Order: sequence, then C-alpha cells, then structure tokens
Amino acid sequence: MTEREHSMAEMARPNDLDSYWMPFTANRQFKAKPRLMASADGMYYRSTDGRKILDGTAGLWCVNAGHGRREIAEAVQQQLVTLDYAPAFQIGHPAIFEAASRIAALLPGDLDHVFFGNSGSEAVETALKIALAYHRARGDGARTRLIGRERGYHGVGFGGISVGGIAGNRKLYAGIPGVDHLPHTFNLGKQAFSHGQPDWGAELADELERIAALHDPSTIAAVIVEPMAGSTGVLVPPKGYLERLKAICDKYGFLLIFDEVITGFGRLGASFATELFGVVPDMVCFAKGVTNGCVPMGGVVVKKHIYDAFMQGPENLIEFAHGYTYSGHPIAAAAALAALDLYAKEDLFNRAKALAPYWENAVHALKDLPNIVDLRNIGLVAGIELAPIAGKPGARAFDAYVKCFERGLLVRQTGDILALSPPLIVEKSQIDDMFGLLREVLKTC
Ligand code: PXG
Repeated sequence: MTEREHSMAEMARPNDLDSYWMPFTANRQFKAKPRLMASADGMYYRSTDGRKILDGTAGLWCVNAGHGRREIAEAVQQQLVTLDYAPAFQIGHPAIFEAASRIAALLPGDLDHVFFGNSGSEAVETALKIALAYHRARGDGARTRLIGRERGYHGVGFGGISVGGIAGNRKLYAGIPGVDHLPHTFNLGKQAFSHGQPDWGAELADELERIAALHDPSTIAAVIVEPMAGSTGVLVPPKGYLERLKAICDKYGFLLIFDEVITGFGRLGASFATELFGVVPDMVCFAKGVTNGCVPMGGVVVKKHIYDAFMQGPENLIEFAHGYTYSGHPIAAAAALAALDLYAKEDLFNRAKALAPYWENAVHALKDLPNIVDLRNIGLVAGIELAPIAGKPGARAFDAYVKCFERGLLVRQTGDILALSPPLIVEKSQIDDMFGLLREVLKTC
C-alpha cells in the first residue's frame, strides 16, 4: 500500500457504523462484518483492511472506463472552480448543451433531445411522465396506461416500482394505477446455457397483443423494458423478441421506452443496446456510465416527434412542468464530457465487443462445476445461476459473493444468481483471474 492509500484507508475507517442507513443492504448483517472500500484505481479496489479487490462489476454497472480516471477528475476540478452551479430552470451553461448533443449523437435516428436528471430512477420517472404528457399534448389523453415487465427493474420511484416487476420492491406500496406487465423472458428449461441471445422466447412479446386487447390499445401510453434485464439476474433478450415488441408498439401507437441505465455506454459491446439489437425505441433512459459513475447523472433521450409535440402553445410558457434542481448540473456535465471523451479515445465500446467472445468462453467454462443451473452472457456481462439450497433461497449465492469478496473479487448477487460486468478496460489476464477465483469459490459453495 502506498502512503496515500494507507492514510486514505485510515480516514475511510469510520468510528461508528450506526448512523448510516444503507440502501438495499442487510444493514445489521453488514454492520456486524463490514466491507469497506478505501480507494480504487483502474480495475482494482483497495479495501480499508488493505486488500486489493478486482472489480468484477464496474462498481454497480457504472465505472465503464475503470477507476480513478484523471481526465475526469481534472475536468470536474476545473468545472468546480469555473462554474460550480447554475440554476437549472430558465438558465443554462455551455457544458450541458454539449453533453446533450454528444449523448444524442451516440443514439441512432432521431433520438435527439435529452432531458437530464441525477439517477436512473429519475430518468425513468421522467420518461413515464413524458409518455403520458406526450399523448395528452397530441389530444390522445385517454392513453394513460403503462406497461412494464415481470423481473424488470426501473429504479425506486413510484413510477419505476410500478412498472418494475420485482415483488419485494412493490409489495408495500400501492404504486401508480393503470399499470400492467408483460411476462419476463427467462425460461430455464428452454434457455439454459445459451450463448448470447437465447433462441427461444421471441413469442413472449406477443403477450403485448393480449394486454392490448384486454385494456383496449387506445388506453395504453407506453411500454418500458430493459433491453437486457440486469438487476434481476442478467436476462438476455431472446432473438427477435425486441423486434416483435417494437412492431406491436408501432401497430398500436404505444411509445416504446428502453431503460438502458445498465446497457448504455458500451456494456454490451455497442454504444447502446438499441444499436446492438437494431431496434430503435421512442425513448432511451440512461444513467450510470454516462459519467463513469463519478458524479450522479441520468436522463432520457427522446425522439424528435416527442419533443416537437411539447413545443406548442405560447412561447413564454414552460412546455413540460418537470425538472430537478440538479438537472444538467455543471459538475455532472463536465464528468460526462470527460467520460465520453475517454470512451471515444480508448474506443472502449469496440474494446468490449472485441473481448466479448473471450468473456463468453470464460463464462461457459464454469459449466462443469457443481450446483450451476445456468450460465448466460452478452457483451461484457455474465449471469451465473446457482441451484438454491432447499429452504434457503439466495443463501448459496450470498455465500459465494462473500467468499469472492474475501478472496479479492467483487461480484454482484441477486437471489441465487451472481452477475459480473467488469469495467470495459478489463484485460484478458484479469478475466482469467476473475473466473479462476470464481471456480475456486464455487467449488466450495
Ligand atoms: N433502471 C435500470 C435498468 C437500472 O439497472 C435503475 C433504473 C435505477 O438507477 P438509480 O441510479 O436510481 O439506482 C437501475 C439501477 C444491481 C444494481 O446490482 C442495479 C442498479 C442499481 C443498483 C444495483 O443489479 N440499477
């Protein structure tokens, strides 16, 4: 450990773990045996007890260019001393306009206007509100229903948990009315050990026809899906599925929203999933990788016809009553511009694409281990599904998660699934290290 890292480790050791109520964490279990990070550089974290930990998850799917990027730090520092904050409403600043056009340029077609928030959750709330307001602006205000999907994760706002399909996030809250759900796209019997997109499952998109008939298509405003469901365990879209969903949306005039909070900025080996799959939705939600995870930022990219629908009425009136104090924050804008520069300069999206076959082989090489019920992959993402221990769902994967952490590898665990999504700068030797360590750990789980 360098001296600087050592003193950071000291600083990072809190004397009281109690005050902080941790998000999506088993607080009491964590506080009994904390896992604390002190610093990070490139592909590695350093824990407060001085251990080097390989980042198998790019933080939480966000640090796509790796940790400690000086280019971003310098841009943020410069922005802080130049313009720390400007009012978000009725005032602008140059960097955020540039960020908007640079982000829009990464997306195909006329996805060309960007509304900013500070997180994926806010991006989703924004997109859902735009969908409803858009139909109203066009005089089609009966379209109030929103369709999500089982096992979808769209953040934790009331809109997001309503269209989301995770019972644990929804059960305590009534959510917003007028929501229905498509079935999720995962079927162990028909898809286990698929390499990339499963062959089976495109027909699940036809469930949208059934939902449309049930409610009448004229009542449905929008359909929101993650092109690849991340949080609920890496559910890769079956071949042809997104195309069918898009065709049905077009047929009935439903807006299609892709929540690309995870899949954006190179994760799948393309700028966005929409590019990879060749299916262009009406709106794209993004967050996470937009700033390389350094500064909170999220947003929605919308098609021109959506923006244009709002640009009516008296010009002195606000067209869309929505926004956040920190929409388009200068610091986030500076971080985003620097992150986008890094992605371009280091050609990281293509790097991910070039590495994906090596990654795929490494993932599927685990097949011979005990208790593996599925291995799935796409781009630089892997899902490893373990057989649950009878009566203790999630326990086997949590055990593996903790053992990996203790031996120097950060993975994500959800239920009995482990997910991996390393920074796109990962080297082949680090992929070998990752799966070598996983192999050792999984032998014991
Ligand atoms: N949409 C999607 C598709 C996401 O994955 C959000 C919205 C919400 O973003 P914010 O920034 O509000 O958290 C997410 C977030 C995990 C994990 O381990 C995934 C997320 C967040 C934390 C953990 O799978 N996704």
